Amino acid sequence: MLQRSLPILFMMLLIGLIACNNENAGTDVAAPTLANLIPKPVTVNQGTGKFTLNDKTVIALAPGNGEMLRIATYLAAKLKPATGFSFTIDSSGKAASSIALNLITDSSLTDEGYEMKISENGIVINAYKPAGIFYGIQTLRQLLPAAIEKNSVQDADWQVAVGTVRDYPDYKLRSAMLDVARHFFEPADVKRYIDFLAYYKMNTFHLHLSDDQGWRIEIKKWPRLTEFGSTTQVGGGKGGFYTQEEYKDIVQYAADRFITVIPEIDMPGHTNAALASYPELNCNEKDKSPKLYTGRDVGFSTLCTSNEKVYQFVDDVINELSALTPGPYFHIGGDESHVTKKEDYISFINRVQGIVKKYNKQVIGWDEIALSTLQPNSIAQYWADTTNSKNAVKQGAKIIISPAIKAYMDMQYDSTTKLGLHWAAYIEVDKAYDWNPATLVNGIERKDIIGVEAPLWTETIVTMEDIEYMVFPRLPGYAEIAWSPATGKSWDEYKGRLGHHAKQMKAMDINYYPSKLVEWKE
Ligand code: TNX
Repeated sequence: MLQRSLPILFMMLLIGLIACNNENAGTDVAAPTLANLIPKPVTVNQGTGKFTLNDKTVIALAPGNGEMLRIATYLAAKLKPATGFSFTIDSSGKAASSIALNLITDSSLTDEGYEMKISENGIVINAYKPAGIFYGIQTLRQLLPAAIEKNSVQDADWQVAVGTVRDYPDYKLRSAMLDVARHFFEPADVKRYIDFLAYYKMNTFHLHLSDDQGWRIEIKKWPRLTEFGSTTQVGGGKGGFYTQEEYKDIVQYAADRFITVIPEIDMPGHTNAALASYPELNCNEKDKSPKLYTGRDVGFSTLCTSNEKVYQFVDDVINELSALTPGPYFHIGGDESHVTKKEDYISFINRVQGIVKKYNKQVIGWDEIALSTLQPNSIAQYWADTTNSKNAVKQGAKIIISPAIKAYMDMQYDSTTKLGLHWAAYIEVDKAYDWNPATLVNGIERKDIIGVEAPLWTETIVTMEDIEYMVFPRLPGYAEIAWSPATGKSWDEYKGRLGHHAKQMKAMDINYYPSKLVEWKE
C-alpha cells in the first residue's frame, strides 16, 4: 500500500513546490484595498469583501453616446491584455457581472469628478461629464493588482476591494511640461509621457516646441525653421521635428485622454534656432545669421523687436499653430530675454498678446510677461520671480504655479544624481511633495491660481529612460498637489502610498528613481 502511494505523494510534493516557485501564482496576495490611491480622493470608504473581474464581466453603459462608447473602449483596451478577458461592451442592462459607466445629473461632482461604488457584484462609476468617468477609470486601474498594467496575460486574481469613492479635483489646470527643443523626443515617447499624466489625472500637457537649440514644429510658411532649424540639439546630434500631421496626432492622443495641449513658442529670447534659419529675423541682418547652437546657455538670443518682418513671422507661426490646436491656450514663452532691451521686450509682448488674441487663444507666458501690460485673460506662469508674479496678480491675471525650487523635474534629487541640473535646488521626493501652491508666495492666493505645472527641461535628458528617471517618482506628487484637497496632507502618510506604487511603476516598465526616503513595495 505504502509502496503504491509513494509515487503519488512524491508527485503531490513536486506540484506543491512548482506552485510555490511560480512567481506569478496568485500575484498580489495582499487583500485588495482602497488605501493607496494617488492622487488621494476627496472621500474613500472601504467596505468588506471584494469584487473579482472574470471572463464574463462586461462594460455596461447606456446606448447612444459616442464619447461614452469611446471611453468604454479605452477601458476595455486597458483591462484586456493582462486579464485575457474579452470585456464586451453591453448596453442591455442585464449583465450579471459588470463595470457600469453612467452619466448622472449630479452637477456637484463638477465637470471632472466621479463617484464609484464597488460591491461584490460589480462596479459602478457615475459622473456628471465624460471626463469624470475617465478619471474614475484611472482610479479603477490603481485599485486592481498592479499586474493589470502588463501587456501580456498575467496569472492573477483580479480583485477590487468593496467600497465607495467620491472625488473631484481641487485645481482646474493640472499640468506637466516637456521640453522637446533641447533634446527632441519622438511622438511615441511623447505619447508615453501623456499616458503618465492621464494615469495621475492631470489634464494639461505643455509642449515647449522651440528654443535656441532647435525648432520642433513644421510651419508651412517658414519651411527653413524645420529644414534647418530643427537639425540639431544640445550636444549635437540630429534633432528632429513634428510635421503638422504628427503634431495633430499628438494633440488628438492627448484629447482622447482629456488632456489639453498647450503649445509654446518661446520668444523674443530663446530663438537662436529661428534666427539661424532666417537672417531677416535678426537686427544685424546685413551681417549674418548666428550658427545653430548645441550648448546649454540661456539668454543670448533675441528676435529683432523693431523689425516688422518679425511680427509677420510671429503672426504666421501663431496662426498655423493655433489652427492645429483645439485647446484655448497659446504659450508665448517670454522668459530670460536678457539681450532684449526692457522697453523693446515690453512692446513686443504687448503686441504679441494682440496677435494671440486675434487667433482666439488665451496668452500664457513665463512670469516675466508681467513686465508688460497684460491682457485681461492672460496667464502668467510663476517659475522664478515672485515680484513679476505678484505684479501679474495685481493686473488681474491668473497664475500657473511652477516654482523652479519645488516643481522643476529637471532639478537633481541630490548631489549624487547623474542627470539634471541644480541651479534652483536639489528636489528630493519629499521636497517635491511637501508644499502648498496656495500659501507658497505671500500675495498669491488660492483664488489667483488656475493650476499647477511641473516642467521637465531637457538639457541633460536624452532618452525616454532619462525622462522617466526625473519624472518618477515626483510626478505623482505634483498630480496630488493639483488634484487633492490641501488640508490633511502629510509627507509621512503620502510616502506610504507612494511606496505601494512601485509595483505599478514596475509593471509599466518605468525607470524610476528609488529614493531612499520611501520604502518601495515592489
Ligand atoms: C530656466 S524656466 C529656463 C529654461 C531652462 C531651465 C533649466 C524658464 C522659463 N527658463 O530655459 O531650460 O531653466 O532648468
